[in-house]
This record gives sequence, structure tokens and C-alpha cells, in this order.
Amino acid sequence: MGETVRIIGAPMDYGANRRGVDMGPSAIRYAGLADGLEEAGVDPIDGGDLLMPRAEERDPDADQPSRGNAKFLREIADVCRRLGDEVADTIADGTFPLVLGGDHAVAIGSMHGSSRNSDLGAIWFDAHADLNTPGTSPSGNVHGMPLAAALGRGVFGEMDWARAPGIREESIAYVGLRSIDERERELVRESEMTAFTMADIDQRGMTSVVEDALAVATDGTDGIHVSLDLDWLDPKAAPGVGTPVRGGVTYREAHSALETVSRRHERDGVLRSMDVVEVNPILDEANETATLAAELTASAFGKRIL
Ligand code: B3U
Ligand code: MN
Ligand code: MN
Repeated sequence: MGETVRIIGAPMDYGANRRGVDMGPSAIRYAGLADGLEEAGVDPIDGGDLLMPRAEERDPDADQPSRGNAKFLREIADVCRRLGDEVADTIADGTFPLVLGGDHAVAIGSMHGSSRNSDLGAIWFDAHADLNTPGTSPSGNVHGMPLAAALGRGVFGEMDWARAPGIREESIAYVGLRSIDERERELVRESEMTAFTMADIDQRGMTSVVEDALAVATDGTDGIHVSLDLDWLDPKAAPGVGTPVRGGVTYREAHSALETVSRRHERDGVLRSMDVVEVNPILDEANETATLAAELTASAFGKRIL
């Protein structure tokens, strides 16, 4: 057996504007995640789910940051702190943390935990830039802000601790961007991150783009975090997400991307942590999106056709 992968469920939907992503971990497990990982040659263990307070019992506007709007900030801060500890403990045990969301705000916890004792690059597979702050967000939904929080941008009040200790902007690469807010566009342009949009994938092909993204994220770092938001895919392949955006990557392109990551991992052991987020079974067709999420995760860990 190869490496041991610890599955950590983070059934959180406080960061999303639609309820349902809290069922993501359950749907991805049901879709055969553990079997797929075994077929990929890794040893999966299930760490269960983090406990979540119910949103119905909470006030979304309690503890707003002094500037801006970030709904359920107190709850998200609490979950991400606990998740960060769990991710850090998992790595300290010599085990690989695989975080199942939940909305993309869970990445605040995984990146914090994963970068506590090492320099970490990141690849962000997403339709969205997730670089809003409480001051720029049009929605107040924290799932549009995890990269800002992890980079220490903006004022997050209750969650100002969230800056990921070992992550630098220049070690982050986006792949597949296609939906960016007006003010966010400037933030991305002015940042030191590398942004590969859908247009780059159209022109150059997925494999070459992901190889470049890997070069960015591994340059001068100890390893990388991969964050896979299922809305990265075209809604035809992944209909069960909270914020579908048309014109996304195809089923084959997605597998090709994660296989490219796994080839690099086999060679250099670069992968440190991963999250798979934004699966919403309520909006799905026959658990199709969770099934794809499980398959893509197996591809990332080396499952091959032949
Ligand atoms: N950029 C928008 C929409 C959004 C971001 N991430 C998702 N949706 N999933 C926002 O609300 O920040
Ligand atoms: Mn996202
Ligand atoms: Mn997204």
C-alpha cells in the first residue's frame, strides 16, 4: 500500500448562499470515494465529520467585521480553526489530509493547518477567484473569500487569525477562472498569483496549463495544496453545485488535470493536502456530481485507465 489518506468531512454550508453543500461529504462517500482511492493504490481511513452547529439556530449577521459583510463569520471561524488543527495533526501523523466540503470556506481551515510547518503552494481549480474580502464581496458569502482570508487580505474580524502561515501569493495558481466580480478582477490582476483562465485552457490545452500551474506552486515551496471546487467543471458534467457557471471544463479535461497532478506527485511527492468542495446533492442529478468528485480524487491519487 502507498500513502495513507485520511478523509475529513467538513459538512459546512455557512459560507454558501444555498443550503445543501452540507451534504457533500456524505454524498461523496456514498459515491465510492474510499473504493476509488484503494484502486488508486492508497490506503484510505475515514476520520468522520467535524461537528457543525445548525445554521437555523444562528444569526448570520452576528460578529460582522468592522468593515464589510461576511455572513456566519463566527461559525465559519470556529469550524476552520477546528479543521485547521485536524489537518495539522493528520500531517504530523504522516498521513495525507483529504477534506470534503462543504462550501469553499473550509479551505481557510485546510490551508491554515497544512501550512503551519511548511511553505505551501496551492492550485485553485475553480470557476471563481474566491478573492473577495468582507469589504468587496457582493454577496457576503464567505465561500467567495477563502483565498483573501488565507493571504491575510481584508478585514475578517473574528477570523483575522486565518492568514495561512506558510503560503505566499506568488506560489498560488488558478486554473479555469471564468467568473470574477468587478472589484475582484482588479485584485486578481494586481496580485502576484498566476491566473490561468478558461481561455488559456482553450488555447493551450489542459495538460500544459496544469504543468505550468504545478511549476508555479512547487517553485520554492515544500509541497502543494490542491483545492478542487466542483463548479470548476461545466454544469453539464457537474450540475450539483451551488453556483454553476457555464463554459467550464469537460469531464475529460478534469481527469486529465488531476492525472497531471498525480504524475507529478508520483515523481516528487509534491501533494500535501487537498480539498473537494461545493458538491450540492440537492441540486444534483442522481448523485452525478459527487460521483465525479470521487472519481477525480482517485485520479489525483494515481488511478489510471490501464
Ligand atoms: N464571486 C461571487 C460568487 C461566488 C464565489 N464563489 C462562489 N460563488 N461559489 C461571490 O459571492 O463572492
Ligand atoms: Mn470556490
Ligand atoms: Mn467556484
